[in-house]
Amino acid sequence: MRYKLTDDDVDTIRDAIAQTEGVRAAHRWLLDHGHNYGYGSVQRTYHEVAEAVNTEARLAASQAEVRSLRSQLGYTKRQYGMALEVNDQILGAISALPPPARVVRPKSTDSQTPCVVVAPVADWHYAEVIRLDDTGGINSFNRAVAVARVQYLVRKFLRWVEVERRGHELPECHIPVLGDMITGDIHDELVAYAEVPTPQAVVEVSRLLAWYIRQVSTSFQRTAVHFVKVDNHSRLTRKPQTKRRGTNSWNHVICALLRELLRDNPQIDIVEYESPRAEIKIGDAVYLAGHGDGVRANFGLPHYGFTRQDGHLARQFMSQGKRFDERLRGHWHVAEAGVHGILCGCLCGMSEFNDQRTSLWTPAAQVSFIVHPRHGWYNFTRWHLGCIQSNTLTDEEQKACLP
Ligand SMILES: [Mn+2]
Repeated sequence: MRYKLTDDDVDTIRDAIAQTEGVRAAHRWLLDHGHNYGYGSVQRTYHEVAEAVNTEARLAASQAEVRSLRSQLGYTKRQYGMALEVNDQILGAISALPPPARVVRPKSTDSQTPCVVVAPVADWHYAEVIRLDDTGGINSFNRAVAVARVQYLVRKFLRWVEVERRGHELPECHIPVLGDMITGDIHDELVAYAEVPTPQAVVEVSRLLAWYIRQVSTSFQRTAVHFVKVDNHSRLTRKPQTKRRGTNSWNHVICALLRELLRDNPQIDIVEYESPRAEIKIGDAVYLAGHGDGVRANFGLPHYGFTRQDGHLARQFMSQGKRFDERLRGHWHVAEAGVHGILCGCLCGMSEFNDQRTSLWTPAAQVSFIVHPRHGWYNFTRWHLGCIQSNTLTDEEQKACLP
């Protein structure tokens, strides 16, 4: 029968364990000091002591881990709070534009057929810098010039609409947005000499475009924006791409910001296109609008290329029982209307590239025209914006204050 150890016995054995090393040494020490405990009793007590020490160590380690996790949780909570605050600040910073007061429209005195005004936006190349010195004093461009030219364009355009209203019913406006809104990061020289980094240019040009559309809409019952997102300067890849060009593009972001900025303006509809071409129904006609890049050119406008592209597209359309009546293109920076449709100009004006590489005469201009539902477009107007240069702006205008 096993001898039952009293508390005093256990204390004695523990003393022995504390003063020696190992079960054998403790047992020997106890025998030397006149205690006749069995080896098994010493061994059992030894293990109990070891386990207690082990448990204490594990407890201490767990407590330390809890403290560390608590501190990490506190840090994460602070970070999460900061992220929420930044989110709130960003969302708070997008103050949507309220709908503008409508301008009183004079009653038409002549034709009662409702016609459509078209005011395309093409090739703003916002944040590109062109210096007078580099273009032989012909043209300059920067953000301040861009803002001043857009403000001037809006002023002239709205007055023109009022004049045209003396003869026509003009309830509706279409705004095709044809791309190259920013200078972008597609060439080394554009990155190196851009006025601001591209994300900043994207935010600012979105605000400028929203302002333009909202101002134009003051004169109409309904305004339709057709945003063609496929272009060349907004792409995120250095080399031209053909897949996902609508979404892998800064235009996708500009269009999203535009929707936010104009969300309180029910008089404005925004349609966006993933395809390189938008089929815009104006009156009874279909205007096929696109940025216009991809047609090969060498020194000048590729008229044969335009014809071949339109022929190719006509076959494609016919195969689906569709048609188009007129073409709208940006990209070429030229403002003109002719047998190949309408080229919608550019805001930036002649650059070193146009001067030295394309030999295209591209003064800063945007265009507008009216479409009769049966007779097609008329009153094509080229808005010359080259009167505004970096050296014609006042000190106040030089600050590039967005409207
Ligand atoms: Mn362009």
